[in-house]
Amino acid sequence: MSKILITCAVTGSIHTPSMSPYLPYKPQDIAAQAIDAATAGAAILHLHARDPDTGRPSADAAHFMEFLPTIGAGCDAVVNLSTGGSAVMTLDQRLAGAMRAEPEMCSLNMGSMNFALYPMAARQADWRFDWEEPFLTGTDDLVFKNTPRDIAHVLREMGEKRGARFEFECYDTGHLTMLRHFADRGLVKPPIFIQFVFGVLGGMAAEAENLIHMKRLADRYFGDDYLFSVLAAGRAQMPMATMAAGMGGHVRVGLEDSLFIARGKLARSNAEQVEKIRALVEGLGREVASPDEARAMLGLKGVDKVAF
Ligand code: KMH
Ligand code: ZN
Repeated sequence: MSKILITCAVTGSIHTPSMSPYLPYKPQDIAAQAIDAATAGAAILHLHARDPDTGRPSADAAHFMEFLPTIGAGCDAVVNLSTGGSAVMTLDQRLAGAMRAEPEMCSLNMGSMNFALYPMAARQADWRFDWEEPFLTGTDDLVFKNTPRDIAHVLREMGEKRGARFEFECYDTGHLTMLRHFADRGLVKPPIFIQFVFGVLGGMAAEAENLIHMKRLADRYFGDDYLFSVLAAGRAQMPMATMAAGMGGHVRVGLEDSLFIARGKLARSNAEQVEKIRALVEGLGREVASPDEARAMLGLKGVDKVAF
C-alpha cells in the first residue's frame, strides 16, 4: 500500500462557536491549529475562512489572507482551500478566497444536494452569537448548489487557469458518475483525488457498506487513475477513516468534520485528532506521507506557485 495522506479540515463552515470553545475562528487560532496539525502529521490542510469577530463562515478573501501567510511560513503542508464555502454563499463568493490565494489544491463538491445542519441546533441550549441558530435552522430549506455548470466553472477557473488540483468531494454514487463525466470531457485529469464524504444529512450515511460500494464503483470508473480518502462527519469520523486506511485509502479528520475526540469528549485541538488517526493508521502498518510526498502523489504545482 502507498503512504497514507492525512488531511486535516481545521474549521469548516458547519460547526459554530457555541458548540466548542476549541473550534478556531480567529485568524491566529486557525493558523496555530493548522500548523500544529501539520506538525502532528497532516500533509494537507483543508481550510475555510471565518469572520474573526463572530466566527461566522466568511467569503471574504481578506479573511483567508489573515491566516494563509502565517500557515505558509509556519509549515510546509499543502494548503487546500474550500470552494464549498457555505451553502448560503453564491459560487462567486465561495471562489473568492481561492482565486486570490491560488492554492495548490481546492475542494470541489460534485453535486447539488441538501446539507441539513438543523438537527445540531436542537441540541444546543445557549448561543454565543446571534447568527448561529438561524444559520443552522435555515438549512431545512436550503440547497447546496453545485450544478454541472458550477463544477465546470471551478475546474476552469481554479484548475486550468490557476493550476490547482482538487479534492473531489463525493457524497453519493451519483457524484462519482458526475466526476467520470468531467473526466470524459477532459476537464478532470489523473491522478484524481476523491474524498468520499459520509454522515452529512442529505448525503450517504456513515456505513461500511456504503464505503465498500463507493470504492467498488470508483475502481470501475477510474481504475488506477484515482486515490480515495474518507471523511465521516460526526461520531463515525475515526471508525470510517480507519476502515479506509485498512482498504488502502487516505483519511481526513479535523474539527470541520467532528468536534469530538471520543464519545462525549470534545477534541481540544485539530492536532489531537491528527495524532489519534495517525496512531490508528500506523497501527495498521500504514506509513504517513510528508507534504512533499503528497505533492508527488497528487501531481501538485508546488508551494512556490501559490499567491500567499
Ligand atoms: N464539510 C464537509 C462535509 C467543502 O469545503 O468544499 C464538506 C466540505 C465541503 O469540506
Ligand atoms: Zn470544507
